[in-house]
Amino acid sequence: MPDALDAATKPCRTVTKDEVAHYARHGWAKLDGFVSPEIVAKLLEIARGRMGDDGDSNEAYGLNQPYFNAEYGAGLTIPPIRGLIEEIGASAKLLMDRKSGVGVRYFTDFFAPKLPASKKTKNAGNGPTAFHQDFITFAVDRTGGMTFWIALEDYGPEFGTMSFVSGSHRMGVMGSYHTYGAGDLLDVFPEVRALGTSEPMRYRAGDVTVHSHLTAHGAGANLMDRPRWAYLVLTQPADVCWNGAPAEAFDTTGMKLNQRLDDARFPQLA
Ligand SMILES: O=C(O)CCC(=O)C(=O)O
Repeated sequence: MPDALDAATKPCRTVTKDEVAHYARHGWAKLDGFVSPEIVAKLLEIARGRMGDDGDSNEAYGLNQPYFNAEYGAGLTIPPIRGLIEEIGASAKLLMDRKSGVGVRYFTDFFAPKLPASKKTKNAGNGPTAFHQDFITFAVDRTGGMTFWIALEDYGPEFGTMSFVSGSHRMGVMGSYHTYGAGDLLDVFPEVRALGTSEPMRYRAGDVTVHSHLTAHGAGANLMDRPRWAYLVLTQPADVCWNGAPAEAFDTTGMKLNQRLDDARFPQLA
């Protein structure tokens, strides 16, 4: 069982050996009771303050896609949340497990409420999450990146929680979700569908799933009448470089092809 959290001092616990082994084998892991209740409450307060109780009152963030509405977290500028991100970096290093000892850097963080399918929304974000990989959208040159998806309340499949394709992280790069038309990765790569999808996750507030950016994942629509609040922290290997492609997740102005992500915007965490 995971160590009990010392909520007064620790924003989150560290991944266990079993969780590291699960991640290596399946490409994702569920981290029960990972984030302290105090930090979860703070994150939810920040999210609602910026996005409204409906999760849809922020300015459009540019992508307007069905999976979720989004708002940049800027967690590095908020001391208790920076503490969480730094601890996440330590766990990401254990999960990534680069034998050369290469560390981990911050990539981005954002709030991602999936909005109720039954309501008309301003910023989209109220559909299902088509099965996809993240890797190709990040315009980076190497594997090792991962997403910590933090549930800010208790959610089951009725809220549109994620399922993962175990082992898909070993199947290579399978294109951008922008190219699948009305279908998804599982339609374009039936051999990945054949691996089988996990059950949709059931989270208590503070539970986390972490998935490799090569792992196929998707989710149903949110069938409830309120947002499914999540806070996402993304990490990359410390030696990651920009691959020169237009980047959805960061501003490449002034950057050169094959340039390492800089320490100012993407500080090394572990
Ligand atoms: O929250 C969701 O439904 C999808 C999240 C996702 O695609 C991701 O974390 O990479």
